[in-house]
Amino acid sequence: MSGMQVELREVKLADKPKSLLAYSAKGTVPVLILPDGTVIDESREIMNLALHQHDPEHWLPNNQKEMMQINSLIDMNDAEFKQHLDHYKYADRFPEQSMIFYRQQAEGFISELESRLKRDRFLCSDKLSLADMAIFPFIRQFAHVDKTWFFQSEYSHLQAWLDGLLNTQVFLCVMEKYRPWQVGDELIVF
Ligand SMILES: N[C@@H](CCC(=O)N[C@@H](CS)C(=O)NCC(=O)O)C(=O)O
Repeated sequence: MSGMQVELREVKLADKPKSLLAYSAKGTVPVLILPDGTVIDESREIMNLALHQHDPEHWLPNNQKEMMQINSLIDMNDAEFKQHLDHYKYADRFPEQSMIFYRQQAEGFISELESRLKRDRFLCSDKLSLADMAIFPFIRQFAHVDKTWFFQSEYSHLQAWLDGLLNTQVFLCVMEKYRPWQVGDELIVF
């Protein structure tokens, strides 16, 4: 969206290149390396950096109060919800509780989003923002664990919001698959 161009190096998470770990020891993606060598290994910081350069659709709000709201919603997603989601997705690896138990835990955040969307068209206002773009991929994962359950659930506003975002050009074009990068590969500009 910002038009920022990067050289893309796809990573296979099961076989992380040493050069990735040399730049960022925590071994998560995405990692952005700036021309001056600065390493940014948090997706929210990458989004902020890009949008501060160019933000044609105003995903960043123009006031501090809304930015705080966006950040606290992303914090809720990244901390608690993400953990419940992982338990729900991989319930067989966490046999202490059932899949439904983990789903019910995740539903705390899901109902918070549903009530926001009942009130406004998007998560923080009637305008799409960074909060929607940062959070919807995780709701997509949540929905995909048991699509039948999700699309028959009481969360109708969340279903419509998710459907709308999944059908945007901006989402469809980032979903293109790439081969993992190897030394000597041709440069891919993303
Ligand atoms: N808070 C980090 C989380 C990044 C993250 O966990 N990414 C996943 C892939 S979506 C990952 O790299 N996992 C490491 C692994 O599976 O080994 C961010 O937003 O950048």
